[in-house]
Amino acid sequence: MPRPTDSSSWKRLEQHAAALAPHTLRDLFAREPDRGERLAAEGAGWRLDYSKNRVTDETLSLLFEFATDAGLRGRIDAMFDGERINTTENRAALHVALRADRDACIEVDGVDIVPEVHTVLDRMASFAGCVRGGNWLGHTGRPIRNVVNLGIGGSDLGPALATDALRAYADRNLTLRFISNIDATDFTEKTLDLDPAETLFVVCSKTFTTQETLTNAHTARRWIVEALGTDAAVARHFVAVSTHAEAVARFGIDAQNSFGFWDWVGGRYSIGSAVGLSLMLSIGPEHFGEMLSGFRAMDGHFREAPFERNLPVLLGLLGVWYANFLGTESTAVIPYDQYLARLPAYLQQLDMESNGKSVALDGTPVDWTTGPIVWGEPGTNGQHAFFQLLHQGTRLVPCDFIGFCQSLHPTGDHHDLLMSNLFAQTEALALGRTPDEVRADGVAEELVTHRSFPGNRPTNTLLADRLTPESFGALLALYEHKVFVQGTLWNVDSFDQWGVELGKTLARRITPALSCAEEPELASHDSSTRALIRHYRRRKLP
Ligand code: G6Q
Repeated sequence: MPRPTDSSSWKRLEQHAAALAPHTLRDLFAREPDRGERLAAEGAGWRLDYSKNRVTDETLSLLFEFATDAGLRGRIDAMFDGERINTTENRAALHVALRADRDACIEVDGVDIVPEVHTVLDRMASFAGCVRGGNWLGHTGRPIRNVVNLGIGGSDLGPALATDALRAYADRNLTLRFISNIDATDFTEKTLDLDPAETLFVVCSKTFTTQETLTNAHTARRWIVEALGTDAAVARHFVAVSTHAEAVARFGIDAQNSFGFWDWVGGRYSIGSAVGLSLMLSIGPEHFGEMLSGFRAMDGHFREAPFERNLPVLLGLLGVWYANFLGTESTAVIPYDQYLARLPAYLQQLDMESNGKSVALDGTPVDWTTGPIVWGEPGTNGQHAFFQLLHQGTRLVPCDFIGFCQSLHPTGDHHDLLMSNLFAQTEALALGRTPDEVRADGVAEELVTHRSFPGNRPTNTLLADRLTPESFGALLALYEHKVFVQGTLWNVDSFDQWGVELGKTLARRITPALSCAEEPELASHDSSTRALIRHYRRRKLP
């Protein structure tokens, strides 16, 4: 794989960035009256308006050339064909198989994996039907009314986001909770008002060794056994989602109540697998299937649409343009939909864990910027908080604005007001407000600079008709593929996470020093860590 900085398109993009610098978005819109219609693309129910970006036709054609130089087309095919593109873990990254049609054929090592995928989906559907229908009874014979997912990272963020996002499609008789943090506050607060006799825990862990999840699972086990008086209750109140069948059995969960997935599903790409079980319990198998068809529609668009009209490719290239040629550090995602409040948190993991890398695929250090810092909050709330910096701060932060043409809760003029805020913000960010315009409004001279807006601040706008399981699935697939496009262009492995693995081992080294009765041997730690441990030991509860 060539180093991106060696390609001739990279060098020309650098020169082009310098040449384009004096031309603001105000100039570009004035010069091209049809820009807003022209720089837009559609796929899988989403419309992307990318006209409010600091790009010209020349920028775009150089970016497409760069994608071609980086071998993007071949990498897309390699991913869909199940090649082991996650080279540091020697695995395929085949989340697209999780949403493949029943009659599709996708092979890993010569074996078609689609039948297995559908076998698990069918088992999930029948289990969900049983629980939702009140036919799965707890140990004391009461139907399940509460479902608690125990998982963290990829085994939490996806189902937690989706359960929030698709709440309008949920069975409101079921209470869904997500416990991820090893901080006992999470478990305590989220189980405080639940009746153990009506509570089902979904222990969701690919490896079934993750400290946080296993600690919470053991606490949950005690909570159930103490309340219901017998170990036998575990069988009716726990199910597992994991690739590690033996560890699940060791915990005491029957294989019949365990839902598997595969090593070619990365945690943060796993929402379409059994990791989505709690979501399926909430919204039902049919809506879950609709979400998968949304994912599938975007997969098809990504694989087939020419780069010029390909939403993930466009978003990916624009992000590279800002990070590598205009020096931006972060990107914000602002969903104008309260149901998507947790989307930024989900995208933080998806993007930053995938592309927060500083070595290339061949193990050599990169000397180009890779994954951005991703952050955001729903609009309009963000407008009353950090938008000040977006409009008038010294940093350039490209933003994605996401909205829907129809509200799921049409109430008075709320939706028009919400969407007018979205449109107004992107317009103001792009065009700003010149000192002359401010003066023309009669603003006192000493306030003119304070009340002027430089503009030229780029945004993408993504619009779909309605927040449905399909449009939601397509949106997540759009970002999954955008991240993959960028990982390809930066020549990094977007599917490993060695930084996370380190964290998993480091804490285990310190835990014994916090709890032993003797003054522990702390020589292996630095003086700061030693002092902190000593202070903690002196002050902690006996
Ligand atoms: C995701 C990461 C990571 C993982 C969690 C939970 O891509 O690998 O966030 O999902 O560490 O891991 P387990 O599912 O194995 O408990």
